[in-house]
Amino acid sequence: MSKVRIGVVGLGFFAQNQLEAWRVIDGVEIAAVCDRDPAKVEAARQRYGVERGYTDVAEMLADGGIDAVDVATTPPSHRAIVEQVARAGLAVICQKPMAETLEDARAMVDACRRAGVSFTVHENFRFQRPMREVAGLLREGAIGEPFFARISFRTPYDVFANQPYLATEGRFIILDLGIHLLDLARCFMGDARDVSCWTRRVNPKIRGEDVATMVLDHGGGRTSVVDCSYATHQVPDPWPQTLVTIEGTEGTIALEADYRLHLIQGDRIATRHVPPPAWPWSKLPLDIIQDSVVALQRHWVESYLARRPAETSGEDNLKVVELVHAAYADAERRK
Ligand code: NAD
Ligand code: 89Y
Repeated sequence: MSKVRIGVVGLGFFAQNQLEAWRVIDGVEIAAVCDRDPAKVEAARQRYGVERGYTDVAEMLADGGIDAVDVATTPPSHRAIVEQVARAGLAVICQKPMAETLEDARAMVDACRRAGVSFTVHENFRFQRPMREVAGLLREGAIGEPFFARISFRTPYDVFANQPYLATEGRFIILDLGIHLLDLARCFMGDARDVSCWTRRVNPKIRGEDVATMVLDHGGGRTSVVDCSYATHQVPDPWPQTLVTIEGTEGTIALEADYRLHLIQGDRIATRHVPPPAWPWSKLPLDIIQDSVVALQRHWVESYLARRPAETSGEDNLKVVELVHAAYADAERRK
């Protein structure tokens, strides 16, 4: 069977993980790379052995020979590129956040639906190995009926060193990071129907909020607390680990630092170590995220070949984008 031919657009900081991942996944090939910066195009062509390089998405699409486009640019460009790819009739994967506004996100989902192309959001946190383990325990009914969850990501890490654009955006932590945690809350507890939110900025050098606390109502008496901070003094720094507690009628699941996963039932506690597998390009401590990229992209290939929507389809992810904006609206109202 011929390989699925991928065109990767946006060859910056995070795309390197996506490119590395495509290389180890069976049944796919990187057919072309594109970035508006010609130096990045040349570097990616050399590093990943890709023949075709472009500085313009339209030219890459016009030349054909691609089945799907993986969009790893920063958010302001997502809508235009996704719509261009949809018009070309190709499948599209787009990095989170799908868009900065709800209007853009809805338009993107709509454009792909009307064009009849598959649209997936690169929402990878739910593909982290420990998160798959937690979801598996919930599916097996290990803790009965879950009624409370806490999803927490708190760190002093200088995220702006690799991603300087995050310091200049009016909205930061919920749109960039909280979006992953809100998706995890949905994944574990079901869709949310309401969100309350409190935000603040601690770091005076950035424009947006770097601390957020959200409380979600998942219906049926299920609630979750989703909290994140890039302003927390903490030693050792757990970055980029997400910590999870889920309480159910028959037990508690607790994912602690260093991938210690506890299952507590009555007075018994069973602990497993669930670190991510290492890849040749893994760089501690980012290995947890790097492996989730491989897992998401593998899942995408399986879904694409089976002609079914991926778990993180545009339609599914729209619910997360809605939650993000509902959270900002609630935080604004409180101010
Ligand atoms: P970056 O600035 O390092 O890279 C973006 C690249 O896109 C740049 O090289 C830029 O030249 C290129 N670009 C921008 N607009 C373009 C256009 N119209 N056509 C062609 N190229 C264009 O950014 P980054 O930190 O790599 O972030 C990229 C995306 O990845 C963001 O959406 C970010 O939120 C996401 N991200 C996801 C994770 C994750 O775990 N899922 C982690 C980090 C970043
Ligand atoms: O951009 C963010 C993401 O998606 O995961 C972590 C991150 O790199 C910084 O918050």
